[in-house]
Amino acid sequence: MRRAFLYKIFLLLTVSFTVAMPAHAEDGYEAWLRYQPVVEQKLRKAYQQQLRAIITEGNSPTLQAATGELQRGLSGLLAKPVAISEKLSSNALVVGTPASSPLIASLDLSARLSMLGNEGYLIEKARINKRNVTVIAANSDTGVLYGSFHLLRLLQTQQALDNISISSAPKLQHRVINHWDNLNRVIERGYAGLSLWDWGTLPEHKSQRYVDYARINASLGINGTVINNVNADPRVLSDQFLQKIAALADVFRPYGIKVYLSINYNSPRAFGDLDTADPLDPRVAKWWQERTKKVYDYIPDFGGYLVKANSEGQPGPQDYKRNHADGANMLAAALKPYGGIVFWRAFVYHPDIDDRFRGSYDEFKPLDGKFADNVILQVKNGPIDFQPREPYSALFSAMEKTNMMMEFQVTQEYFGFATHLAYQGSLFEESLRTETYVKGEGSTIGNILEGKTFNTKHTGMAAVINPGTDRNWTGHPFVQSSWYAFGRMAWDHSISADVAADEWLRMTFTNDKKFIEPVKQFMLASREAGVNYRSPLGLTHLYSQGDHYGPAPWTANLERPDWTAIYYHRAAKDGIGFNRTKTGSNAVAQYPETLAKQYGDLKTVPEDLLLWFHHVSWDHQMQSGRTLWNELVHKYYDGVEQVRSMQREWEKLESFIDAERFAQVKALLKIQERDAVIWRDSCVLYFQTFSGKPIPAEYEQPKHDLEYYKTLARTRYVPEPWHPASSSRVLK
Ligand code: BDP
Repeated sequence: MRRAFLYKIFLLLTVSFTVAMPAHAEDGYEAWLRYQPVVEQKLRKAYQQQLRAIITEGNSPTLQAATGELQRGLSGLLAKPVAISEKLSSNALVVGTPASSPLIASLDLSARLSMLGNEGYLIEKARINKRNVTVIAANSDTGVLYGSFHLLRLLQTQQALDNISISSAPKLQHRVINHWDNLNRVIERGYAGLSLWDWGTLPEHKSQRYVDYARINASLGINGTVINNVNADPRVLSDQFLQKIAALADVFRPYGIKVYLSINYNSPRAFGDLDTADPLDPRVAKWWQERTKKVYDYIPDFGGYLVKANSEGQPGPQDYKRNHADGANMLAAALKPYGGIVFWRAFVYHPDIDDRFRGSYDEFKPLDGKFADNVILQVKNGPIDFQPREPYSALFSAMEKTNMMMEFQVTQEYFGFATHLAYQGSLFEESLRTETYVKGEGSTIGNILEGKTFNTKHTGMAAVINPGTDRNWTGHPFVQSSWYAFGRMAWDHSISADVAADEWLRMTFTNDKKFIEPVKQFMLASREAGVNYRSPLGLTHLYSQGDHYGPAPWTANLERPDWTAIYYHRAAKDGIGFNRTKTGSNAVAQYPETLAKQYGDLKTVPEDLLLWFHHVSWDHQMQSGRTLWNELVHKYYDGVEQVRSMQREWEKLESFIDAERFAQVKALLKIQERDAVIWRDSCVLYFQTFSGKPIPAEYEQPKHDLEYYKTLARTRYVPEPWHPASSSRVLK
């Protein structure tokens, strides 16, 4: 008796101790799955009373993952061990599907579950055999897993469970992350260490990190991962790599995550099997059929191929005078028997066209309706390339008969890498809520993606993401917030940037409002700050060629004009901006009429897109009453002030969070402030050589002259160790 009592005390102490003291310091490894004890005592008690045990019937690997996560999460959050039991008891949490669980089946949820598809779930109160319980029910084990993460999120964000009744189902089918990982483990545009995939020790060693990666993604409902770079190494389809990839797929499978591969279009040649990769050559089609069968032999639930073809030097069907549809459909036919998908990227642009903006639309629009039904066109959010602000890619409102999915970027290639704080949730929200008017009001990008506007068969959203071997996965702790926002919005595009940031902060740091409110406010402003100090009012692509980190708006005379900065801003004595109206490249005509009119008219174009569409005189009157020149200067200075205000806010918050993450973010904000000043001064001084106008006296004047900033750009350290630009700078 006494011994049992002592043992109980011991257990209690160890659990509360391990729960309160994570194995590692707060280094970000746990991401938003920290499961720290609920601080508010009353709430914690209520949770303890309502969730006394976990009852799972059925033991598939996915149900085990769900149950394991619930036990881990609840034991942490409730600060007491929560048992898994087979016997029904009052105030238990009952989880399962009608097929796996007689208890769930007894509730007759079938009518409501049938509305939720294969991945949706219900979380609600119920009575089973006269006992009050909480239920997580779904049609599939994966649905149960998603519901489990949702329940944990409710506790992590301190929401009462008393009258809980939630039903949720994803709005998009394919919610996919794209890694740009090379097989040598260098990540293109990664910034957070080496690739997570340790090819040297796979398949024998399956690192715990792979499991934690899968948990993090499953918590958001992400159901696909493309594990290698779109600039693809053909070897990824070799037996030796497929064996390793199969081991990863085994780890991800219980978490509902399918593996996809980026392929190199020239693979039949690279393997030395054929001297052509012409998609209309039957030998090529056969090669892909055989190779694809092999892939499915290794990975029976393989997702499909992602293809970057005839883009930035990658091979593709055009090398054989075939078009993108010919190229994609041949692969689609090879995948079809297994239910596989082709994600065909629309990111193409050619130097011989006078406006890069037009490139992708001009190539793909004529192919609308020509793609097989298991091809999805993967389109970047904007017409150019993940810039801090772009109008939407006109393909979204033009390809009525083609499956399309969004490609966003979480890794901050154009937002200061892993050293700047730039929450991308705001960009995603802006993009998804953009009204295209293509079928009247309500034709938002989100609704188009959902298939509501054009009634397409496949729907989806992808994000290029950068997790690497850095302990906190993403380098800057706040890059995790964009990963989080992406996943939540891929599940439901109506979730706002505000809501996603709120949840993320609560789960990642603390539920204390005094911390959340100021940090959320500056997170929500951080993307605009990044636009302001880099390229306000519709300017774009003012980077040094290749490194994409610092400013070099003077960049000219490269082998391709569309890689220079002057190509995009067109600054001259008479004004600045790219004329894409009827009197210019007329790219504006790619949009539905309402928008083409709005964007094409200087009086109605939104000011934050002004220089995307118009070449405007320096004296042009802006809505603020300032001239364009003064407004431009104002925006650049505002951007720097926004970063300074983030710094000031962060300084006040030391007492709310752990010392480790506090200090890291503080240091990173300092770097960001330094870089923001460099951006501002470089751009303002450079554009001043055209405007000939002063920087108004009320602003702090640049400390250096333009030559100083030009030299700085040539010698700059770029925090991307493996990019050629950081190792072989040419000093002219
Ligand atoms: C550009 C990146 C480059 C990628 C390319 C792509 O600079 O590294 O390969 O996009 O999306 O933004 O294919």
